[in-house]
Amino acid sequence: MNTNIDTIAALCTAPGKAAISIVRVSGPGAFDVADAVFRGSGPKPSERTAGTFLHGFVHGADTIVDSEGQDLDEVILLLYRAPQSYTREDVVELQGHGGQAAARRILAAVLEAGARLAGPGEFTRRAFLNGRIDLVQAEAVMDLINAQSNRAANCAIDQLEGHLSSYIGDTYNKILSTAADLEAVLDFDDGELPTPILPEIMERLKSSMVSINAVLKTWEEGRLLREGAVVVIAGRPNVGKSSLLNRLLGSDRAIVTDVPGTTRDTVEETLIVHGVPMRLVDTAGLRDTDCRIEQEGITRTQGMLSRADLTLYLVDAAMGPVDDDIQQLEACDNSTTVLVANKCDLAANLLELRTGTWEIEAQVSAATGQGIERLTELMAERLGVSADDATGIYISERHRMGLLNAKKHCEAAIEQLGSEDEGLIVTAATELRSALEGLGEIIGKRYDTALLDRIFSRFCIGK
Ligand SMILES: Nc1nc2c(ncn2[C@@H]2O[C@H](COP(=O)(O)OP(=O)(O)OP(=O)(O)O)[C@@H](O)[C@H]2O)c(=O)[nH]1
Ligand SMILES: [Mg+2]
Repeated sequence: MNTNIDTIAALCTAPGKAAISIVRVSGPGAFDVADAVFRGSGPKPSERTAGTFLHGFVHGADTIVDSEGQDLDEVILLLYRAPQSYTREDVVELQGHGGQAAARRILAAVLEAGARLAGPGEFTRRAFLNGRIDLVQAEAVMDLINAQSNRAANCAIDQLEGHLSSYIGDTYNKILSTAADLEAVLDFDDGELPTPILPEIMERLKSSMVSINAVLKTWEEGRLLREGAVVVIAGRPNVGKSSLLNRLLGSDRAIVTDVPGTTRDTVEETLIVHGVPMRLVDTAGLRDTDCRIEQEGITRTQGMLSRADLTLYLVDAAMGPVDDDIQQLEACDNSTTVLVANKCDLAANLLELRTGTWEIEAQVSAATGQGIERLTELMAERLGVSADDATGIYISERHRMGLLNAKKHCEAAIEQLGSEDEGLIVTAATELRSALEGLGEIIGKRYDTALLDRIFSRFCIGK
């Protein structure tokens, strides 16, 4: 452990009215800070054993303006001794009463006693630097805090428990031993190459590529689980976009009238489907208009359409797509657009319409709820979302970049080994070392301050 570090502190609970708030202190001076601010019966905190919790009061140091050593809050103090703590350092947690003032006063007293205010994610960063968790597990902490659904939380726990880390670690070790064997081949003189070993090395590399490709496939769904999907409801005025939003949400979120052009600004709300937060966006109806307010609304619709993971393009079931719809659809990406016919309760016959490449994929009635369940399933299907209870490994964008890097270098190594040019064995070995760097960066075998800053800046203060 690096002993040349300071003692940090932060409020770990959300500020505001609550039953309790927790100020956490971590570092070599944590117990000195506790001794300075805590008043209770019996020996001082620093003289207690780990795992003790003490009842007492936090008082301000005499130097704190206005406090003059007075009691600031009644607290429970928890003691953890290195390495048995979240950060693997000495840690003290002060549980006081919730609320803005009480928590702020405890934190002020702790800082006055010598601790420094922690930066975002600094406790978790220390847990990583002190070897308690790897980078992938550190990221899982934030995934868990950000999880919006049971399924996302389960996946984060899986990652925190090390499932993704072991997968990447195993692949790393496989390539490492292959690289070592390849480097051993280099010790042979030219013309004395034990050729049978090269095909075996190739096979092992191909098997590593299978592992890399398999986990790469989880990225898209992982992104949706973590960040959610933007699902835009678009179409001409009055086709029932706002009614569909309300029906999907099961609440009267957007204004519905029979006046075309009712919705001007975009209206957004989240619906969780199979654990994926879908940001449903109701938009202003698309048409030519002289009204400046409506024009601005339509500009916003176009903006949302360009950011959509999925577009539900609505048409009136009695009419099907009219020329204006076809024109709008021309600009849409077929793979991310679902053509939906609404108001099918009014249409005499269900549509069997195909317009060029466009086919009506869902027939619904926002008024009666007909077809809504099927539409929700279709949305999940088109976004590539699997069933509700599917958990396991789902990589993030950062993991994907490392894996793609490793994949590129493994592919190059396989190609070079396949060329049967002995001179290329050296280059192939170098490629494998680069592949290892890509994988090593994911779990944090290799890191620099910039990488850690990038990862932990997304954390909240106190975590
Ligand atoms: N019968 C029937 N009426 C519907 C259905 N969906 C919407 N409507 C009616 O159609 C009218 C327009 O509905 P909206 O949801 O406001 O339509 P919109 O597409 O949001 O319209 P703009 O905001 O103007 O673009 C309202 O009178 C709704 O009650 C449906 O499935 N069946
Ligand atoms: Mg509307």
